Amino acid sequence: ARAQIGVTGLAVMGSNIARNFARHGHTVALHNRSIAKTDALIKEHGSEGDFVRTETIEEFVGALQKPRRVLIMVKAGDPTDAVIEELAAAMEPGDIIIDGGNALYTDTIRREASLRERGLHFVGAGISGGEEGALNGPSIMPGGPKESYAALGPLLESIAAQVDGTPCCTHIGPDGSGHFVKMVHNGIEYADMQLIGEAYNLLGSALGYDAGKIADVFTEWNGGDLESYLVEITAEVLRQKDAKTGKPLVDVIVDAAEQKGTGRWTVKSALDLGVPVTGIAEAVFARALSGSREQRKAAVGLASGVLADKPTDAAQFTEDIRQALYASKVVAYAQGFDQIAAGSAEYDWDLHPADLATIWRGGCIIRARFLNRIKDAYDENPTLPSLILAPYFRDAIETAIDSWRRVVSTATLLGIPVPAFASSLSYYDALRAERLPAALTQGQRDFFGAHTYERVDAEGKFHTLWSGDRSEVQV
Ligand code: NBP
Repeated sequence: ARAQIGVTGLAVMGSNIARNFARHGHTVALHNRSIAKTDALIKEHGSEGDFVRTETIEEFVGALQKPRRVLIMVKAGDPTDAVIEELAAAMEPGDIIIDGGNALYTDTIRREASLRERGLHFVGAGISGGEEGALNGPSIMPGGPKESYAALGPLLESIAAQVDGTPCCTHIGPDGSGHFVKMVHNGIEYADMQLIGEAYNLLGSALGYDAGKIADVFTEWNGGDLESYLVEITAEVLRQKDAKTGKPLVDVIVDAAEQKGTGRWTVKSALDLGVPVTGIAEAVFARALSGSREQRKAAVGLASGVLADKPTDAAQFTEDIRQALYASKVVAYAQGFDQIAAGSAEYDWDLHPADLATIWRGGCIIRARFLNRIKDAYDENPTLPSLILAPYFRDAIETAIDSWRRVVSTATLLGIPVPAFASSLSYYDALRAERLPAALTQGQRDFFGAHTYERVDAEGKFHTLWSGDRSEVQV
């Protein structure tokens, strides 16, 4: 046996990761349910490194050095369970199975517990960066038993993206924590994309810019605080011309966004954890609304109300949008990190936000200059109550706040939807409010359900006898 790592599941992600391992000098055993994919990989890329071609699971497992390390890159869900079962039957105690697919973290918790009983190590590793990242350096979020990281970490770190000499891969925490963190990463990615979409829509609808001009704005923004992979590719997508019509490609793409589910998972988990991830939720709902094509068709032409004049100072309004985008993005990340803290507490994972900001600086879809600032903020204060309260972001929002309000109010007056900009601003205003209408909510709940309330001036729970003499009792 000579392979240091085995990869099973050789579709686009699996083959690119296998090539990435081989290019870094590791001998890689290859396996796929249908042999055609294994052969295609060896035929096209066999010269890139040392591959071991295998056909059966037994042959595959037999090709690996001990402790055996197998990375599964198959479709998430039932196929992953089927492959795990086959592998577990052929492997020995101490061997390591890594699931690099987009598994739901609760599935990872279940799988880890069941494999642990059989003496096997199970590592749920979130992998971000798409095809390109898989080949040239993804961001890797491995969760699972700490001891297995000793045998696995150096291998994974060698193929991960590197930023300032630091690999974008670190042990995240026990069982499902890696996939949980990857899920929230994807949720933040949804929010980021929605915010960029709203900025694009404002530049087009409020200022009348065409796709090419908007591309130039994003390119310029990418030279500053907003520098990120998503802003960079936004400019590229906007600049792309359609070969058939000569129009900007974006203008001939149907405006109905699809989703594979990780954003929805993030919001469902946030609901269970009681964390308000309004930016991510608005992004998931905005995609759903865009996809309600029949409803939208029927609603075109509905009253718009009195519309304001469009902004006259285009340069000022463009800067306002940039500031609003940045501030809303801070809110979306703050909410995502709140969810990570809540997950960490719920499952006893002891997650470190500064580590996550570090490994998201490269390789992954949300990689951005501003993650350095997030890392600094958590390095300085690991128990920061909210990212918004870190001095750097507090100042950034203070600088942006007037622009943010102008953008949300102008958009509202012009009838341009900005769900994520607006809800992020409302979240910020609610968070900083001294009093919230929740006091009335508590009064109503006590009225119809005797749910009790607390008082600002006394300890304990109280109830008003609403259907009696309306006196107050302590309960
Ligand atoms: P797919 O998600 O399209 O899965 C295709 C692979 O699964 C093929 O190798 C296929 O084998 C195998 N497979 C299936 Br389907 N059912 C199987 C079964 N019952 N037993 C054994 N193998 C089975 O591939 P992908 O797009 O490369 O993604 C791989 C994983 O990585 C997924 O979990 C995905 O969510 C995740 N991921 C993808 C991206 C991305 O950008 N695409 C990014 C990050 C993570 P076959 O060749 O025999 O049909």
